[in-house]
Amino acid sequence: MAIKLDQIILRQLEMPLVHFFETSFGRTYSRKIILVEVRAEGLSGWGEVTCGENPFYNEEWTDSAWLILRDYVAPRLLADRLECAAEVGSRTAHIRGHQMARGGAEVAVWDLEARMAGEPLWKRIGGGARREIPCGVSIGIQDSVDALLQKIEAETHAGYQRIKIKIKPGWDVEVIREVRKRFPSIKLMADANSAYRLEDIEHLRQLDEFYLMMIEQPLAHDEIIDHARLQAALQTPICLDECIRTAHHAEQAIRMQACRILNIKLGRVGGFTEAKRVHDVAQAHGIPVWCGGMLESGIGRAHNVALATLPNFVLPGDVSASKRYWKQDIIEPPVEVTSQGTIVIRDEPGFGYAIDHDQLAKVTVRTETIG
Ligand code: OSB
Ligand code: MG
Repeated sequence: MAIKLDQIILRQLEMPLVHFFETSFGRTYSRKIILVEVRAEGLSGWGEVTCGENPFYNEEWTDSAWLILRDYVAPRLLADRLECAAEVGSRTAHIRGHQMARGGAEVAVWDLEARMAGEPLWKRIGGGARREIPCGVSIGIQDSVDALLQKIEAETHAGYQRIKIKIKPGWDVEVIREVRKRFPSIKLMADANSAYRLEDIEHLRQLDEFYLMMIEQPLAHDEIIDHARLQAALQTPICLDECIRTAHHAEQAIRMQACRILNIKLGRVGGFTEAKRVHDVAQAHGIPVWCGGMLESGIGRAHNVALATLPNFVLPGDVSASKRYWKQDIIEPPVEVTSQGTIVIRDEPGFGYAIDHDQLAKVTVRTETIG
């Protein structure tokens, strides 16, 4: 479906989190989120840039993404008509890296294309393998083990199907031991966000005792080979997150047996087209995937829900209810989770929720229109 974009509008939001979120690379109290609105034929498509406030998860951050979008992505997308949303990737492929900035625009064009076709986004991307997606939660590093146990209690009580906890040196083996003592049968996993090195192999082997579903990204953000060596030494499956930015990386990691599971994040791989390719590579090799999260507003969250309807998203992901993050989300209704720990997909065109424009205006701190 040919698309001639008229305008691209960038907005930066400031949204305080209900509870701080701490990973091995730092603590976040408030999110600086960029939204990309793309306009054509009187319709708007919306996308979210999922980078952090600092270049600590990967090299991108809010200010870098703003400049990449304003000076490199938007001019290229406005210059000529696009044959389809899937063409955004090749149109911006001259930009090295910066998948999250490029991905924010890519998913916006997919949303627009779905609206132009009058279809839900999940259908447009070829999803719809399930009507409800299975949900887990990601629980950050807490000030005390007691605080962590209380959070796990509340989330399992709410119905979430699996619990992920963040770990780092000094907050790992003994913490997980306490969690397992109290919750011997929950589906449990740990995410290290690259906090360890191959020299920590003996330390990490202690985690095998706790029958975790997986350990996510223990080693460096750009190190597939060391993960293969670690995986050979562990019983616990490794799941890669940071390392996988393209389908080619997925192919390499799987062939090297660096992981047995993949986390797919839309932003990290640059949008739906590459996310589907990663999904397909994993599926062809019998590697299950799940949808990761980046503390998204409702818009990014709704895109994640659409992605998680592709057939190989068989494991519970990190996509959970809006209220775990925001006092008030920018979509209506907010993303809600059933008592079975699922999100029911919606059949409205595009990402399926309405934008709460009053709330959006309240949290917008910067706007720029290109074209
Ligand atoms: O590694 O999955 C991660 C949040 C920020 C940066 C990296 C990660 C995360 C999460 C949160 O785990 C997932 C979510 O609840 O959105
Ligand atoms: Mg992760």
